[in-house]
Amino acid sequence: MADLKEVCITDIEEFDSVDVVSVLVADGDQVEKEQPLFTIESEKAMMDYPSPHAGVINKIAVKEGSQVKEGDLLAVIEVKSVDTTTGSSLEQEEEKTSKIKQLSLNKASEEKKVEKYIEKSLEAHQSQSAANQENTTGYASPSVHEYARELGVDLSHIEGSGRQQRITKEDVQDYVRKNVAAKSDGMLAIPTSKDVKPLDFSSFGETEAIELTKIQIITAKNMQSSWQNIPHVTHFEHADVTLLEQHRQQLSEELKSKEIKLTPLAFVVKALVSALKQFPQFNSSLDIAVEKLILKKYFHIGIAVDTPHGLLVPVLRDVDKKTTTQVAIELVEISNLARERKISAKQMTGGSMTISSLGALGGRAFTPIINPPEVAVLGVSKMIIRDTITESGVEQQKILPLSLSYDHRVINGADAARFCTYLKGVLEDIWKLIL
Ligand code: CAO
Repeated sequence: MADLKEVCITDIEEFDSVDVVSVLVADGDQVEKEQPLFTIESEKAMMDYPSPHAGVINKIAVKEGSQVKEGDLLAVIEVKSVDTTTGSSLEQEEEKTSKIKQLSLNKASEEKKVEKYIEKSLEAHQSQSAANQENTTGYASPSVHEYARELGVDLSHIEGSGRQQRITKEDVQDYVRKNVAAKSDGMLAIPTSKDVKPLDFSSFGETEAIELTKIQIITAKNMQSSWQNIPHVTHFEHADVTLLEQHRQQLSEELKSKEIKLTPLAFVVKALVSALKQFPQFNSSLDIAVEKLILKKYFHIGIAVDTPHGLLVPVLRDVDKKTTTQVAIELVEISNLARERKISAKQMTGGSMTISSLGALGGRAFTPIINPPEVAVLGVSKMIIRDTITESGVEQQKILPLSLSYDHRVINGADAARFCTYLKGVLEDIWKLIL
């Protein structure tokens, strides 16, 4: 058997009315006795309104923002009432218990009032000091406090999204979600000098300690963070750039008079943009906090530049709107600015993808490290001259080694293979590159 029990608001002290700031349950919810049903706010304090019965919510009679007066109906609860062992009704027992409780409460009212006053003052003091400590304007109901305590969350770090910046349960969940995401997405603690015990190398022989530049320190931290937090995979490819090189030599001769230096890199930059247009997920950033992949509709390419002060990555803007010659000119300009330390922080942000070219220096292949928040980086190594036997005899091919490191959370191996095959195709067919 079930019985419908009305839950009416009582004991609102000296106030004419109080506000219902949140409804914590919904129709059909199973509730326990003493479980908070509503958060009620008076001019003095905010508190949870507990359920006087265990049962199922039959009806919620108020909405968030409702004002209620002493005795107003808040909800109706369906209560199971038969106790088969004693034959007595469970809610009769409950009522009896609550009446006894009420009586004893009345008897000790003076004592309780003092206790309550102290409790409320302490609560007010606690939320005030938390607010002062972190300069937060939000506050929360006791049930949200309890919930945050269970999760080990400091409410002073959360900005409330509720009425009058009140912190809701959803705010706490959101905070936890974001923090977990941040921890797994790029915020892992990086060992500092304090964590690592310095070795006394002088016990092995003569040494010299050289101060790291600021750029080197920042680069070291960024590299470590990227390597630790992004699952890197590197895909290697060879592009036959024999025709492209012939074209470049010709063009270089023509541009010499204008003092324009045209290196293979300018063509790689243009070919990369062509591949990014074809495979948009390579021109993206992963926002794990909101579980979204942000696709970029612009084509800005970062170029790793080796400078005497350390590695810098200036960004070439809107490469899709520029010719190869314009790219070649800008490549020289930005690398000079970087080497002369005249590059601004703004000029080093907003890249779609970065190219790290060791082509002038040597090496067969390498694993470049992704420049977050980008999701891939292209490494270029020194061209190899390869003898190939054809129908007309032995021909020399110029082979450009490419190394694509990608974030395996965003890009899978098949995507990388398709991307590199396309890129190779563009570099091998100069018409695709020119047009
Ligand atoms: N294969 C063969 N030769 C190549 C080549 C390649 N892949 N790439 C460039 N070259 C040649 C150029 O044609 C040029 O030849 P000439 O002197 O005969 O004209 C020569 O190498 C020097 O080129 P460059 O280095 O001046 O110009 P670039 O456009 O190739 O590169 C830049 C510009 C800024 C990327 C480069 O100077 C640089 O700093 N590279 C280092 C990047 C780096 O450190 N990456 C690692 C990052 S992780 O630690």
